[in-house]
Amino acid sequence: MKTLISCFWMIIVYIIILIPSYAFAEIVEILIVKSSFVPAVVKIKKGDTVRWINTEELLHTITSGKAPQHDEKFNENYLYRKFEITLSEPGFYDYFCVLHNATMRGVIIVK
Ligand SMILES: [Cu+2]
Repeated sequence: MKTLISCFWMIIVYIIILIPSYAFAEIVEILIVKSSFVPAVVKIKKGDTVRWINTEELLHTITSGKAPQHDEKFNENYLYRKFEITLSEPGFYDYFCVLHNATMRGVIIVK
């Protein structure tokens, strides 16, 4: 019985520790409209998800790095409708569209 009670308390402690990190994670949406990222700059918390939604028929890419240099952190070739990533490391994440890199650029700031 004593072991059962300790197991119960251990589970409660795990739940208390784990819930805050997941319960408050958000999904932040970036729309692709008229071949632009809207908004082009987003600030998120670590653990949040960024979701790009392509609202047009043109294909685009979501490629990390400063255009035209891909830094290999993330990449989605030929985004047709939707792409998402979860970022858990604080920092600045530049990204761009390989096909329209002169104008399609954005930054995600993870706090
Ligand atoms: Cu594009």
